[in-house]
Amino acid sequence: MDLSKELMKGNKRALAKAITLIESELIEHKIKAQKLLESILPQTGKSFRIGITGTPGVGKSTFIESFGEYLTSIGKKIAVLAVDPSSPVSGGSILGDKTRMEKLSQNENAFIRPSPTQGTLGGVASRTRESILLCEAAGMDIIIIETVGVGQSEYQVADMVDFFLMLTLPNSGDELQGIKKGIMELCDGIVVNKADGDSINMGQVL
Ligand SMILES: Nc1nc2c(ncn2[C@@H]2O[C@H](COP(=O)(O)OP(=O)(O)O)[C@@H](O)[C@H]2O)c(=O)[nH]1
Ligand SMILES: [Mg+2]
Repeated sequence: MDLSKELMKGNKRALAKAITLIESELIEHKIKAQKLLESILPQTGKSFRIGITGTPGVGKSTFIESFGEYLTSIGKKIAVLAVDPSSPVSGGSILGDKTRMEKLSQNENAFIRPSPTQGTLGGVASRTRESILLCEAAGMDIIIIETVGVGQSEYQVADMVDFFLMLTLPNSGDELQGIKKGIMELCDGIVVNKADGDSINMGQVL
């Protein structure tokens, strides 16, 4: 198939293939990927990009799944990309299982791409930037990028998006005032998540 043509028609399979191509380390693939990016470039830059950060378990994936269902219900086409620096020790994913977003992934107007889990963070970030362009060329209206508070990933993602959102927990006042201060300065918005159950009155810490 003509990858560039199919991609620009909004074919999700072509989009997935194109992202795999740009993630490849093979020289032959890198050349093809460069050509593909050049051909789609005029079709890029039209989406609204949202970055979502927060410590593991805060509920990012769950939030994205509900928000994504809402966005598609009002006629938007969405893509979800994950930037997961992975644990250099275990090689395991920090963003966790829910990155799969099972319900949303069955939605015709949603495209979900789990993260590239290999390579240096700089490499992951540049591939994310290129993946965003590919999603835009495929006609995605809103692109959501999930990341986690490790190393430089938040700064890099904040730099790529139109709106940077942090999810936090109702009882994490210390965290907000302390270690996350630098990150807070990057944020356009903060959502106090899980303000339910026993935490219902703890939201007042803010
Ligand atoms: N009580 C409560 N639990 C939630 C909420 N959102 C997510 N969770 C749960 O928190 C856990 C971590 O959620 P997940 O979306 O994987 O977090 P992530 O690591 O930030 O992506 C899961 O067991 C979710 O079911 C919420 O609004 N309220
Ligand atoms: Mg997650």
